[in-house]
Amino acid sequence: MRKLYLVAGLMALAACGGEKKAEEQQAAPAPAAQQAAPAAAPAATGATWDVDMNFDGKVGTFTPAAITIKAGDVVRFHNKSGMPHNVVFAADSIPAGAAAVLDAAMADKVASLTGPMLVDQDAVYTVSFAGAPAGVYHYHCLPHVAFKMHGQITVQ
Ligand SMILES: [Cu+2]
Repeated sequence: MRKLYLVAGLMALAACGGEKKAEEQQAAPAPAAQQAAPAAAPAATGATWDVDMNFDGKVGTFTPAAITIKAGDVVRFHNKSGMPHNVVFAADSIPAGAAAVLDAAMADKVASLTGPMLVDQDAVYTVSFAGAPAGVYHYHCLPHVAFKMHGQITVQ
């Protein structure tokens, strides 16, 4: 009888020691706070125009060099050859009030009215003319300004 109690006691101890401790709950990381969207430029509502950018070693070209669009249209500049190219609007050769509109519409600017350098073949740089005042917008490519690489967009 005594042995039986002893065994029962050992079993009770074993059961007690074998109890698993409750796993510590790890604090789950708080979900990332939603970032507030940056103030958006007016939405483009019109047509899309395509302009190719080329440089043959002698002359840089935006093709077509001159286009006439409507406010709300979008212009896509395509990196075709002789890159890098970029799109720079001449601050003194755009309509009054246009600088603020373009600065809001141009992504990844390196300076006011100055688009990023496009180095990849077929890279596309898109500029929305939503809310753009009517008038003539002169622009050029900074690396090739000495190679006559300039263009003109007339907003009706
Ligand atoms: Cu260029």
